[in-house]
Order: sequence, then structure tokens, then C-alpha cells
Amino acid sequence: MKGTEMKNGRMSRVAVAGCMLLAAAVAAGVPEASGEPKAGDVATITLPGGATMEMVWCPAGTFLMGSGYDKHPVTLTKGFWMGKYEVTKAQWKSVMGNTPPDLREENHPVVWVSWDDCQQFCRKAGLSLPTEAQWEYACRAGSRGPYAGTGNLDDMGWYLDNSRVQTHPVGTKHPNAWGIYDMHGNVSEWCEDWYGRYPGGAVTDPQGSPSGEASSVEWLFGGSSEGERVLRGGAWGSLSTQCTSDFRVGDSTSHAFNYLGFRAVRNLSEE
Ligand SMILES: [Ca+2]
Repeated sequence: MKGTEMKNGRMSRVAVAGCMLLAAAVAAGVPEASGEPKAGDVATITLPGGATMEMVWCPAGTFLMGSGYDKHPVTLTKGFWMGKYEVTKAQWKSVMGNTPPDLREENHPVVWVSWDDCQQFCRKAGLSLPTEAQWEYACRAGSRGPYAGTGNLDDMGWYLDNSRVQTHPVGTKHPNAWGIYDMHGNVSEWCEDWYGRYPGGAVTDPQGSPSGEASSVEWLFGGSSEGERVLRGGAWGSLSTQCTSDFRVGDSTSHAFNYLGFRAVRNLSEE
């Protein structure tokens, strides 16, 4: 897939010859058996404003989501393209024409973005926030332990013990098995779903709770009356236990802070 390019929301028809079938299939939203991408295949999209974004193919599949009593089988019936990296300041500036207040370099993940802000970015770019299930599936990339990739958080992410309490350029730690970076730590990532209890038992293509609850962490601070959206992966200031594949927390949709960022997905319905 290297060298394939998607422009203006569509796979480019001038992609390299070997990708022509795939390009047509994905553009039509109907992947062909022979042309379906493989886990970890990479495509590059051009964002409004000219910046590019690398996306990694996550194939349809079933995995065990959550941990302990929350663990339950989840089936995702459609593959999707997941951002290889957290959305950077440069990408935000390209799409939105501004950057939130932060002095970091442009290859750092954008921070000070609320869930509402991320919705605006995604609408403009023809992308979406991942569902919580998509996020954990892509984070695990087939792994079952608390951390993907090497299984060692120091290899995989920036968190309280190694970050020097700041963000770091994206992609500077070890990727997971599908080649996705910084799912553990660096910035905590907004997901599409309302925060709420998991449904009991096996589920297919879950879209999250029908309305938002205050997460257990937020309850400590009085919760939020407007309901909360899911945040995943922990951040540069998080404990190791807050950076696991299954750790979840919620926050109000209008809250922006210096550890809140996101990554985007492109679903086949958006091709
Ligand atoms: Ca992250």
C-alpha cells in the first residue's frame, strides 16, 4: 500500500499500478476479496490545507475488549483506516487554520482540543473519531496484555515516568503490531462514544452508551451534568495503570486541556 494516496476524501485513481484495484474497491466502499488491504497496510490522505495524514488498515475481526469483569467479546464487521499517529499541530493548523495555545513544535500531538473541537476537525477533513471499540481494537492489534507491541510501556509510550511531564513528537516510541504509534500515553485520545457502562455479553459494532455518564474518576471531582465522552490511552502525565489498552475515562465534551488530543479514522462509509 505504500505509495497509495487518497485525495479529497477518495483514493486517488492515479495510485501506483499495484493498488488500482484496491483504490477502486475502497472508493466504492465495497472491498473486493482479492483487493482487501491487510492489517498494517498504510495509505496517505491529503487533508484540507495540504498536510498529509498516514492511515493504517485495521481489518474486520473479533477481540476481547476491557478487562476483569468488564471483559467481553466485540466483533467489528468492517475494517477501517486508523490514524498511524495522534493528530499533530501541523495537521490541525492545515485543516482548521489555527493552532490551540501551545508552544510545542508542529510534529507534537495537538492538545487543548475539546471533543467538540475534534468534531469540527473531522467534519472538515471527512474523517471521524474512532468508536471506543475501534480504538481498543487498533490499540491491541491482536495483543491481550495491558500493553501492545513489546508489552513494555517504556518502549511503547510517553507517560509520567519517562515523559519529563511534556508531550513528545509523534512516532518516537515503538509501534504496535500493526504499525500504529502512541496509543499508550503521549496525549489522551477522544473517542466518539458517550462514556457509560459496557453492555453485558458479546456485542457487534458497538457504538457506546446511548447517553453520557460521569466516569468514576470524574465522580471524584463531582462529575459532569452534561455527560461525558470517552478518553483512551492515558497521557504524558498518567500513571502506567492509566495507559493500558483497556483503561477508560470520560470527560465533558467542551473540556480542553494540555493532555487532551485525538487521532482520526476513516470508515469505508466515508470513502
Ligand atoms: Ca496517545
